[in-house]
Amino acid sequence: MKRSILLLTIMAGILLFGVHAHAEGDLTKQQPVEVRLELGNKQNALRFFPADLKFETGKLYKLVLYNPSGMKHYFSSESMAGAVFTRKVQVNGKDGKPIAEVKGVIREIEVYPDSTAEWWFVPVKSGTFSDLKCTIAGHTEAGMVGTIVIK
Ligand SMILES: [Cu+2]
Repeated sequence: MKRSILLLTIMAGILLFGVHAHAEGDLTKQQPVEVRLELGNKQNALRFFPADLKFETGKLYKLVLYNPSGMKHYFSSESMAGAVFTRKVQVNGKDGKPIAEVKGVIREIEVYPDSTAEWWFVPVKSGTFSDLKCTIAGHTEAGMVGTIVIK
């Protein structure tokens, strides 16, 4: 009787340890590092603020894309799309509460005036990617470009 209780305790311990170890191995379950980027500004400057972003592989990021301007803008980077694992893109309502989550491979996010979208991702590949741009006609040419560095 005592022996079977001991055996059960050991088995439960192995099971709990196994589950715990599994959770630690899931890189999308970390506390996210929040990074904020504004697409344009109230004066309608055709810029990203900031225009340079730095990330590290293996960390979960919550990239908050806010558009404070009076026009639509895109956050678009083909290279970044191929260098990160996307957990989700979360779209928030005006009250800040989430109204939609999108999952899958993301290459481009369009953010409407006075709106926010969050891109949750884990960088998996290092590199310097200089193809961040807003793809609306004329915006790239006007300087709405940026660089993403993943270390
Ligand atoms: Cu734009």
